[in-house]
Amino acid sequence: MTVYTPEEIEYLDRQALEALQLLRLKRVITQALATPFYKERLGGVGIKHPEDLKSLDDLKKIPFTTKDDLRDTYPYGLLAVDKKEVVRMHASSGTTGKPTVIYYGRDDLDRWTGLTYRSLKACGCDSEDVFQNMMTYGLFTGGLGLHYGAEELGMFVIPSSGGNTRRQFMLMKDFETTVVHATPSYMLHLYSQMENMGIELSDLKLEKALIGAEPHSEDLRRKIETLFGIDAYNSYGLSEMNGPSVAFECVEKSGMHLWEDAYCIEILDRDSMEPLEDGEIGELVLTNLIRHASPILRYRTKDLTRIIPGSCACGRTSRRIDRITGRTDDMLIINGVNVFPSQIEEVVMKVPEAGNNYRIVVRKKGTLDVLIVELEIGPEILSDDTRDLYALKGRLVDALKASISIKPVVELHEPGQLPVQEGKAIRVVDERGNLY
Ligand code: DLL
Repeated sequence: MTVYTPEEIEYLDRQALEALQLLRLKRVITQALATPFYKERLGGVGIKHPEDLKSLDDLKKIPFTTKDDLRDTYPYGLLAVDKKEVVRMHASSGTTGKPTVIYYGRDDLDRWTGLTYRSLKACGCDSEDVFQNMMTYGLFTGGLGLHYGAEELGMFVIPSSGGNTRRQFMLMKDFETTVVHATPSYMLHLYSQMENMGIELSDLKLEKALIGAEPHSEDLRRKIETLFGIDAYNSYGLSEMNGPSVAFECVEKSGMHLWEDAYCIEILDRDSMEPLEDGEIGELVLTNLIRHASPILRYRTKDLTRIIPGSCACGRTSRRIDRITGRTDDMLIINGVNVFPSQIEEVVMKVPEAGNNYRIVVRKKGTLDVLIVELEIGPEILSDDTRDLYALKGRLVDALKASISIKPVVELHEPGQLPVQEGKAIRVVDERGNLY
């Protein structure tokens, strides 16, 4: 078996890359077969042993895995190793109730660190850089994900986590931060607060921003670059596939290299789920080739993108995906946090005072997103003491915050005040525009 250095792996020719993919896929199939869920699924298509997979093409026989599968097997149904081998978990929102959980063994984390190290290097970071990681540390993969790759690269890491803009500026100024990692919306928020907080661009030594976790357009990237006078690089990932560093832009900024030694890419027609040609936009389906504690095969990301035809001027051979142009489901990303309308509905429906109609509105307030939950309430409570209304609002805000991790604005309305559609109810009004 050939062992490649991390540098060699980025420049493998197609044949060597595919041979490596097949080898890694078989290893992951071994892990998958250790879970009752995949044992049944794979058995159903005649895969009872990793050697039943003769070529990469056989991957197409395997049924897709969805977020619902992860939710239905919560908490341990997809764990393929003994619990004592797990060293960390991360989680992201499920469509309702329970989150989807991913487990990592020691080696899984090392392999993921290899990808984040490589991504940081590809966009020109090195050990001279001071890296302020403004993504939230916690169950979300954004914070801890890039952290270890940055340390591996020898960067001076400031794990500042999300929020607290005044402190972010203080750290940036005092420690001469050169690279930040943040959502694009937080970058705009930072800029909007500079004057207010007495910070001038010349106080900062910023050179790069690594932006991701939420959709943004090329125009928005340019805006961030122009406002701060820096380079901004797009970074794509999802917790089911480890987190950040599934795909990352290199210094060429011409699409994101999807690290193919670690992930098998398929771009499928969103209706027929048949494979599309390079250049055509469809749903991205990914198979993780490097995680053994939580194997996930043919995961439907619901993200729409295309493979950029041709090769990159940087010489790396992993194919590139274009920025995400939309999703095939209704998941909202609000200041980088994933929210499903069904999670909100679940909370609202549990409130006995709720009337028949509700709406979810997302709009910009300054540079950040705000989530507004508008709810009609029964006539009884309206005629009661206004203190009851305040209490109800407070209860709703708390229950929603507990479920979706962000604090919404709750607006209560009299019955019949919210618009009613003749056909299918329009529950979600996203007024942000120009996201993609
Ligand atoms: O957002 C992981 C991440 C952290 C990526 C930090 C980049 C930087 P999840 O919370 O599981 O994981 O959300 C994954 O976010 O399916 C996309 O819909 C969206 N998303 C992530 N990166 C981008 C991006 C992290 N660069 C979901 N452009 C994905 C557009 C993105 N959408």
